[in-house]
Amino acid sequence: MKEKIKEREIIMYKTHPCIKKIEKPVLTYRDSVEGSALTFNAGVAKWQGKYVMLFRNDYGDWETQTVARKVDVRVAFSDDGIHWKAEPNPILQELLEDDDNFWVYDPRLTVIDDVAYVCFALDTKYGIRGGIAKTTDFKKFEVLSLAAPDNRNMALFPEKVNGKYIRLERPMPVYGRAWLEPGFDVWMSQSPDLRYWGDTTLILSTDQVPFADDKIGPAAPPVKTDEGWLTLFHAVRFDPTLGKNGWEEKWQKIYYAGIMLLDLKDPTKVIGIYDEPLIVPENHWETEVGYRQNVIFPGGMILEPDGEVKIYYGASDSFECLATAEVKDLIALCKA
Ligand code: M1P
Repeated sequence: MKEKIKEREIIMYKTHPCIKKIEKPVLTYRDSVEGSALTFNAGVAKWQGKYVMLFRNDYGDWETQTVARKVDVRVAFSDDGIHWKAEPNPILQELLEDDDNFWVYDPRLTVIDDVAYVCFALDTKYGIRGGIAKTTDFKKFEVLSLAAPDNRNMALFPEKVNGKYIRLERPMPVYGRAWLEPGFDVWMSQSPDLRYWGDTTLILSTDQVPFADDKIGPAAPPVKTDEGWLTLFHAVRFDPTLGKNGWEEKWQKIYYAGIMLLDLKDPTKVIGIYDEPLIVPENHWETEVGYRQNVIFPGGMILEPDGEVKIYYGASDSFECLATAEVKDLIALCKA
């Protein structure tokens, strides 16, 4: 099957014209702590009249292109969603008091009734666990749930639906699907209290996404619109023509942002999906520099009162970038 994937035509997609990318990253290692090399894959939300970002910080050295295998999650605040100031201390460090846990990363942020919920990935001795923690001050966090390995890329809906909390998630079945690529799909689970999760349902599989042949994963927490839950995902294509494409010897994957609409009353139903990538790696920050080039990893989406949608995405596993679009255009794409 690997051979079959390699034989597939590599289509040169373009970012949809309704998307306007802000020219430069909104956050780089220079905005973080000393010793930072990469700042990316952020979750972003509005909270108490400000924008708040939780971002992944990988230590190393940008100049010599080295990573230190030391990672943490940090907080930044902004008045306009564009200019950010990072706080001095990392968060969620209490998770690392357990020696079985190595590091926490890739946060997604959801605010419900002024309480902020962070979905995160936790690498442990026993595999990768997806977790949810809550905070009211971005200093102290209470961990509410940790899934069994391997599962990550969780994103929590901004309100209960039919009386239940809902999350998207991406289990990684390496035994059951090892022989059957493409693999790794987007699932949904429900909970009465954010601790106990069940009623798990498949939402979107990799083979339903024409521009993915490796895996897909949930992205930012969905945004509620009159037409449905506007939902981003990331989609990964294997490109054998790529070689050294970043700091590692070889990096042969391309990550796109995709977009779909889930039914308002029954979000297990995909009611529309755009059949091409919404955001494609194209500019300098996305394709020419950085640890793993050609990666678009959208972890934050905000719907402004005037209909503008802000999409925050990690670029090249190195920077945090921002693109905007009109909500009506994004809905139209999903429904076309
Ligand atoms: O290096 C690209 C991405 O690889 C992983 O993504 P996924 O969860 O889809 O496998 C993650 O390690 C992510 O942080 C990273 O950006």
